[in-house]
Amino acid sequence: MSVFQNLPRIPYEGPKSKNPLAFKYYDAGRVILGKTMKEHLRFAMAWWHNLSATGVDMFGSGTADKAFGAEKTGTMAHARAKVDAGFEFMDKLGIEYFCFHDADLVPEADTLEETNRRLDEITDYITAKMKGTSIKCLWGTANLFSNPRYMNGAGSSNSVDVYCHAAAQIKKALDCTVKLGGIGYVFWGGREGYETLLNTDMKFEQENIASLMKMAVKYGRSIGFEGDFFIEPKPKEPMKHQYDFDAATSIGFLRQYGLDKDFKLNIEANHATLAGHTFQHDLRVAAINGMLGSVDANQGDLLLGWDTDQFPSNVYETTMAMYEILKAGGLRGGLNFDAKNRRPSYTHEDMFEGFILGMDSFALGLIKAAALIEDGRIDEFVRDRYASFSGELGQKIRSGKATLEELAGAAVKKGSAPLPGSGRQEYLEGVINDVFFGG
Ligand code: XUL
Ligand code: CO
Repeated sequence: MSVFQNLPRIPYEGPKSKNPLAFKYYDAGRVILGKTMKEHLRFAMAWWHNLSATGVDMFGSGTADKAFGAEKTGTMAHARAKVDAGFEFMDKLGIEYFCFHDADLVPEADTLEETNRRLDEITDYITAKMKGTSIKCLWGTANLFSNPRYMNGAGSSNSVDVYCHAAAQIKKALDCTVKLGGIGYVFWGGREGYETLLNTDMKFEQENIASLMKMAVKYGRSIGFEGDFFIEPKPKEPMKHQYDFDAATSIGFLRQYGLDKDFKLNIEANHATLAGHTFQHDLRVAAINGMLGSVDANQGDLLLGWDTDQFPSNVYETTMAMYEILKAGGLRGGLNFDAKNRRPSYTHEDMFEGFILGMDSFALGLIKAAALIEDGRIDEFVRDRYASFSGELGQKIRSGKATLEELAGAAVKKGSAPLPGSGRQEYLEGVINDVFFGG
């Protein structure tokens, strides 16, 4: 008897379908700009939200039953039930990747030795499940933020014992990621930041975080991990200030400590908006620096100041995201739904409908982003906007050969600079509406 026996394999039925358990836009085999939707959109399931989170919040206990038939949660029998449920779920939705924290897979034991043994047991079980399917691991990570020992961070902790414990967890999480064939390893600096500068040596903490990352790279490469390490920027929550504030800050950090060859960024939509940026902005910053790695696909609520981790539904946003991703030549990683159902959406059917919403929203975003690129008006406008630099002087500036004296001379000769061309924002926003809704 399977957990989701009352739920079907999700078919593609097209935009006219009213069937809540069917895709309207995600048609895995449909070719867009030379690649199938499945190739463009490497969707992944987040073990923590989908298989573990029950809807607990600050004011109340869980509403969703995620026991998946196990008699008791927090046991190895439950850990295995989650694997069974997860694989059935991914299979029925046509999702080929999953992401995990060590703590999502097994309950933490009293000793590291026993926790590691449990991880060996469950990863054996997952490896066996993966056989004969096309399901793979997108990335793994270590949970270095839930246990009270991490109250002051992991790499940024003031305690050398806590720092070592974090190192041990990272080592094991890397072992598990490699064992499961993961193509990435993520560092989300959950509590790598501060509550008050009054008790914080910021330089000390950042140097320690960098050292931990360097050790992780060295160890990872030594056990044959060839994938990317990712930093996942987030400005705040749970800490008041987190060091990996946004894409630009994280890139500066990686370059400062010589980590930029091994690391890329995992950009999460809701983290970008918490930093006061659009999702598109952080994708652009990562892309133009050659650091666009993977994406945590979700959306926030702009009226709320925290990470609501909602399934993406805003097609304007998914379109602009896919526009950036297509322009960057695609993702090295994939699109992980770091997203959870709202607390009152607590049934198994809601789990399916959350993913259908997210997958359809990104499929529609892909279709519209490709249409924007094929339409060409936006690209053409941006190209023409800088046309004044195609002349002799402009080319000299672009190639770094111009001098300030020379430019000053040219300006004096000209007398006064004419106004630059209009930015035509309203026209361009109209083009987007036209591509979205025009005939
Ligand atoms: C938290 C968050 C994490 C990371 C992995 O905001 O996004 O789930 O994705 O640690
Ligand atoms: Co995330």
